[in-house]
Amino acid sequence: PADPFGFLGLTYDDVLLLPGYSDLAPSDIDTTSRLTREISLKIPLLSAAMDTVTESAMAIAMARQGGLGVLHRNLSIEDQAQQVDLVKRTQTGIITNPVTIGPDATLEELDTLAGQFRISGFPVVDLENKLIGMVTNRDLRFTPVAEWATTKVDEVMTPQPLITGPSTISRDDATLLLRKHKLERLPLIDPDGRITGLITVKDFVKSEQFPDSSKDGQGRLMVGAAIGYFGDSWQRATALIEAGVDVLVADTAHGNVRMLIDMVRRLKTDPATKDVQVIGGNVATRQGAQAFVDAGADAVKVGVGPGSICTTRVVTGVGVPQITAVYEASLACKPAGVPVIADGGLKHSGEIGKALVAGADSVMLGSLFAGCEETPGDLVLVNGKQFKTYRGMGSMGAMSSRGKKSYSKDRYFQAEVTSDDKIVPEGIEGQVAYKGPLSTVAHQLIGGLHQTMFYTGARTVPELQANGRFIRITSASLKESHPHDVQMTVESPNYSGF
Ligand code: RVP
Repeated sequence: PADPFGFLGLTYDDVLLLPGYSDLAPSDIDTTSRLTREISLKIPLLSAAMDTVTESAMAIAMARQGGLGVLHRNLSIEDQAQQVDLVKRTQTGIITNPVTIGPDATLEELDTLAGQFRISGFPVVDLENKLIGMVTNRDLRFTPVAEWATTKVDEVMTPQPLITGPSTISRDDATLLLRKHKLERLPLIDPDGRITGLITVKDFVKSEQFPDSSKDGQGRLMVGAAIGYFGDSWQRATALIEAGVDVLVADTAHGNVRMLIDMVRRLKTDPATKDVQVIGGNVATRQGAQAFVDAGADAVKVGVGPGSICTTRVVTGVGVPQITAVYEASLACKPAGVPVIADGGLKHSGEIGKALVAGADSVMLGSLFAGCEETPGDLVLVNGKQFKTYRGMGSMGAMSSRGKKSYSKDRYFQAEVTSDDKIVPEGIEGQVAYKGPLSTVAHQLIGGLHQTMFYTGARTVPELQANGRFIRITSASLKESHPHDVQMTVESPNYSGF
């Protein structure tokens, strides 16, 4: 090329959005956006597939808010599939595939099952799956723990005749039955008496509380899960699909590699897998995005090096500033109707709108979510302040055998490195301030996006994307943007000072 240094790359702090004429009431604003070719979300936020960010509790919380959690893959295939299962069985009304127990199971087994699935009541079924009773945690209470190993479920369960509903029951009819008989749970059965579903009062109430939640065609919460291309990745993909995953995220730190692109193509052509939505990533150039579009990806994830815990750019010297990367990828994706996900590097809510205007349709967040109550890991107390650990998936901690086996080293091309002292990390381990439940964190982030839309006069995300305009700024302007020349005395819920 004539200019060996190419063009200038820009990132979030290099730009601002221009204000635009606005004639909107807050209720006019709609943040719905496309996640993949076939899925839209009410809020365009994803929680990162990282072992300090997204396991089932976070995925459930994300889907309830209207976003999506992507389960990390630094765990065995069985464990990751079980997490998908946990999300799919959670709430929003009818549990279509309830966990059941046999009459000959012991109370000890019942207790273990209750702990494993975090549920307290089970339909008791015979070998033909016919409902013969209901058993709940309450039934355990009247048997001394010492006798749990020898007492059978059918000795303590409430046997038939039970109040049941037909498989096809409507929400209103179910509510009437629950109310009339003061039931906690209503089992649903087919004409042969086989269990087909379960309704719990708790879930019914919750599904009313979360009107924006991301649901599949059967009313279950949606969930994503990460896979790679190395080793047993295909088995992982099929096990996740079997468990009901809605979105597979096939990604590595550098997604522009033949085997990963082939994986996406295979997933989208094999009859066993082609119906699941597949996101390919991560790329940071137009050509990288085009390769996934050509392979049939349902969305393309963008980000090489912007992550808060990421050292890829300093370790390898490779990366593209995120605003430019998103824009470049969108040049390949937009004409094909393939949504773009901006992954990593967001520090404040204002960057969500910037990412959308640059060409993204949703954003993936790590550090902004890592402090939530629902993320894995305990609270750490430092000098009287509460923190949660947050580490890169390319950090020593996530890739070494320290603690437990690492299943995701291949994300950083280190699958074959067996000895810890040979690992070349591309991430760090750290901590972020504890922020409380995701609902309050998401409220601030989406509240910020609402304001972006108000300031720019955009009613919808497509309007924001079409009409949003950037202005490039200098480091003096960035200084002006942040609080300056005062000593901050009180932290805001959406601004911490760094
Ligand atoms: P951030 O939101 O800035 O904390 O970035 C999160 C993103 O960083 C993840 O979604 C992932 O793409 C990337 N990541 C995760 N681990 C590492 C690493 O160790 N380098 N990077």
